[in-house]
Amino acid sequence: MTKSKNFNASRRTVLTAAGTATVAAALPPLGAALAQSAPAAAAKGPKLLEMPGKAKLVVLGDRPLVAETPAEMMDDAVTPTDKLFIRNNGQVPDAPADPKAWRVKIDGEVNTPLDLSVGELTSRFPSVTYQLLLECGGNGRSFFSPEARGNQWANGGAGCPQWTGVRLADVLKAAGLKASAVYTGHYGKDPTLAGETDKPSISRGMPIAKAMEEHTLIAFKLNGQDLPLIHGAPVRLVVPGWTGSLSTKWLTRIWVRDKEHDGPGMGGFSYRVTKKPIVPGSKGDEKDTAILEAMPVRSVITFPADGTRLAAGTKTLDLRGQAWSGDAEIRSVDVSTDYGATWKIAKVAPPANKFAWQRFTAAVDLPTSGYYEVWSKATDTKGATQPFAAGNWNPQGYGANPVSRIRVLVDA
Ligand SMILES: Nc1nc2c(c(=O)[nH]1)N[C@H]1C(S)=C(S)[C@@H](COP(=O)(O)O)O[C@H]1N2
Ligand SMILES: [Mo]
Repeated sequence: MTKSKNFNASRRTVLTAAGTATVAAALPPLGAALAQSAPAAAAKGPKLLEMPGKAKLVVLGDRPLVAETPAEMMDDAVTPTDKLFIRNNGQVPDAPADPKAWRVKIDGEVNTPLDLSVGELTSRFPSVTYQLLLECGGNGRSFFSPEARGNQWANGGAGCPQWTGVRLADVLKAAGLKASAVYTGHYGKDPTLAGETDKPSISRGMPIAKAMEEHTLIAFKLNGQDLPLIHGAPVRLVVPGWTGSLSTKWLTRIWVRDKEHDGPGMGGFSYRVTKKPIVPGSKGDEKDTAILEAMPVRSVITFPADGTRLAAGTKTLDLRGQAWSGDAEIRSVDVSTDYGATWKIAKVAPPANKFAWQRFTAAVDLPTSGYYEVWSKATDTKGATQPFAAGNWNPQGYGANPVSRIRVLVDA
C-alpha cells in the first residue's frame, strides 16, 4: 500500500482543517501501517473498546482484555480514568460486596504479619496523592521487527492519572521488616483465564528498596474517585515508572520474601530482557536474562493525531506530547520534520511530581505543502535517549522505545 492510499484510508477519521476535529480511530502502529499490504484491513481500522466508563480504546485482546490508549488520547495533562489503558492477565474478579471489608495480608519476612481490612488500611496510615506513571512492560512492542510474542502495543500502554493511597513503606514498617527481607511477592484476586481461583493469574514482585520508595502506593482512588473494578477495586499497588505488572490490581497479599520472588510472571522470558544483544527473532537463552525494572525513556506526540490533514497554506504546526522515563526525569525533547536530518528543541514542562510524565510543546515549520513525518525524541537525566529503531530485541518484546512518529499532510 502506498503512502497516499494510506491517507485515503484514514481520511474518514481525520480532520479536514488544522486542529479542529478529533480522530475517532487510531491508525495501526506507524511501521505496520506503512508496510500494510492489505488496504482492506487498514480501512477497517482497529477494534475499539465498548465499555461503560471507558473511552474507545484500541482493543489488543479480548481474552484477557487488553486495550491501549491511542496517542491522540494521551493529550490530557492528567490521564482521565476513561482513557487509562487496560491490561489483564486473567479474568476480572466479581466486584466486592463490601469494599471496606476487603482484606490485604502482609506476611513472610516481617516481625508482625498484618491482615488489614481496607477500612483499617485507610484509617491507620496517612493518605497521599500523586500523579504517577503506569506503563505496561510491553509498551512499544509492536515496533520490534520481527514481531515479538505478546500484545502488540504501540505507545498506548501507558497513562499518568492521579492516584490516592497509603504508602506501601508505611505498611511494611508497621509489619516490621526482618533483616532477611529482600523482595516482595504480590497477589491479586483475579481468577486465571481458565477460571481458577486457587492460583494467581500473575504474581510479580520487586526489590524491597522499590517497595519502600515513597511513591509506591497501595492505592484506593484514581483521579479522586474510588478505583473502578477494571483498574483493581477496591485496592491495588501502584509502582510508578517500573513495569506495570508490579502494580497488582485487586490486591490481597504482599508476601515479603528472603529471595527474589518466583511467582507466575517472574521466570522464563517474562518481564526479562537479554543481558547481551541477541539476533532478532532468535530463541535466546533464559539464563542470560535480567528482570526489566524501570521502563525506558519515551516520548509520544499527542497532538496532532497521526494522519492529520492540514489546511493548504499551513506553515507551522504546534505540536504537543508527553515524555517520561521510568526512573529519571526528562532532560530534553527534540523534534524533527525531516526524518532526523535536523532537529528543533521542544519546550519541556517540569513533572507534577516524581514519576509523573512531562508535557512537551514545539512549533515546527512546514515550509511547503506535502507529506511530512514528525518525530519526537526524548532524552532523560541519565543521558538515555530514544533510538531510531527498537533495539535490544528480546523474545517477549520489552523495552521498545523508538522515536515517536506521526504523519501529516499539508494539502496543496
Ligand atoms: N491482579 C492483577 N494485577 C495486575 C494485572 C493482572 O493481570 N492481574 N496486570 C498487570 C499489568 S501487566 C499491568 S500493565 C497493569 C495494568 O493496569 P490497568 O489495567 O489498571 O491499566 O496491571 C497489572 N496488575
Ligand atoms: Mo503489563
